[in-house]
Amino acid sequence: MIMDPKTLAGRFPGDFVFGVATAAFQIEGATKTDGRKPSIWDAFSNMPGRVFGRHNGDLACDHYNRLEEDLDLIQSLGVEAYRFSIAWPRIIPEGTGPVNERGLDFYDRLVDGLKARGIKAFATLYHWDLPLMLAGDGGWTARQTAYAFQRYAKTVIARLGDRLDAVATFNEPWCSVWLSHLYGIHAPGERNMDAALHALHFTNLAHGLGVAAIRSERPSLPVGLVLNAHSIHAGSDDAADQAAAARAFDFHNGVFFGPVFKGEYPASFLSALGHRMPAMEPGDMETISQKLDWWGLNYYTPMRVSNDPVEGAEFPATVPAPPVVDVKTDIGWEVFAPALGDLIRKLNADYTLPDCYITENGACHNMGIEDGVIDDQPRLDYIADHLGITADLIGEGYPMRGYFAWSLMDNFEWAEALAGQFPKGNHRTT
Ligand code: IFM
Repeated sequence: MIMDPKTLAGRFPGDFVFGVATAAFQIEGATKTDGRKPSIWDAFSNMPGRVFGRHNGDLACDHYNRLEEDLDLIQSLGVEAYRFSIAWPRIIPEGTGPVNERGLDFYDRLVDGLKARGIKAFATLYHWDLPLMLAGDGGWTARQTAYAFQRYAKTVIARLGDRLDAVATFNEPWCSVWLSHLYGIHAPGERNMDAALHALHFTNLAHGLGVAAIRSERPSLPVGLVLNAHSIHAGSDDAADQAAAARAFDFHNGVFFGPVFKGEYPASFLSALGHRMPAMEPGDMETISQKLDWWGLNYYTPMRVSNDPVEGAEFPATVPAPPVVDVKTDIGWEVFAPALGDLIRKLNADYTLPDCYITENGACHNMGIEDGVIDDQPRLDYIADHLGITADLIGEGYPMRGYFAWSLMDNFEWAEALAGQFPKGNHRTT
């Protein structure tokens, strides 16, 4: 479908923010420069069998060394905002202990460079690069890591908070919890429900402690959380599949949205797995559920599930159901824009949510350069379709405030390796 860009643009209010997004480990490179120490992703990607082609983040897009030209690139796109993440292992390289001024200096230059170009700065504090030293004490499965994050958050905001336009505590805790500790696809590569349940609660706690730390330094800075909420669809109308979809919603979305926006974990989840959660301390849920100024949705593809018929299957006891359309990106993700609308409507029905930014959306297509040009049409169609749905949501009264394209540049796509290198159809399992 070809959509006239002017007609599409006309569907957005003047103050709607258009931006592009990245994350530190995926673009910076310079992993040993200016006092940075390893993160769990350095260790993970340097182990054979973890990342396709054994790629790592040592060079990535060399953004650390090309900061000024990359900022010019952002400006040349005409976007109003840039969403980036700050690398904890540059700021407090061992997770706890000394602060590394040279790490802070880099983000000072980044933020000043954005301001000089009139671009809004949306920072994320944690996009998966946990300082490796913290893994020695259990990483996210240890309560102590949440307090280390609180100190890191305070340190960053004390230095940069005066020039940020918005800050998010975490990017996609679903990935750093389930994908990393239960499904074993991301660092640290655990496949263990008990570890994952600990990581879940301590990540939620770290988010809450982070919110308090940010506000103690900079009360006026808009604080949010970025979630890759799943648009979950049952594989059929059968009651068993419908119930499976409800369980999946609680497991994939409810365990983050519930604590943060309602101060409680979902009942179905607690009755199935609550006895394996770490001990909660008085005040934890209050800390986690502090009111946020905004939230970010990273949306790419729907999740389709059916009931897992195996007796005693672990909660949420689902199996993947087939896609409803054949159109897929080169990472194997079904392209189905209406699921974005369904998701926003369902989440707003279930929770009281603040302003929403679509903090990531985009399509992975590996087409090369032919006769000096890249045929970007499938990507343009994808973005136009999802922007169209976003405009519909605005029309329905939902507080959609901005849209960030993922990504500013081809980058290190985690277990899938450097963009453009992975084979068609290779994709992470969820
Ligand atoms: O590259 C990732 C990003 O780090 C988090 N959201 C999804 C993107 C595409 O997989």
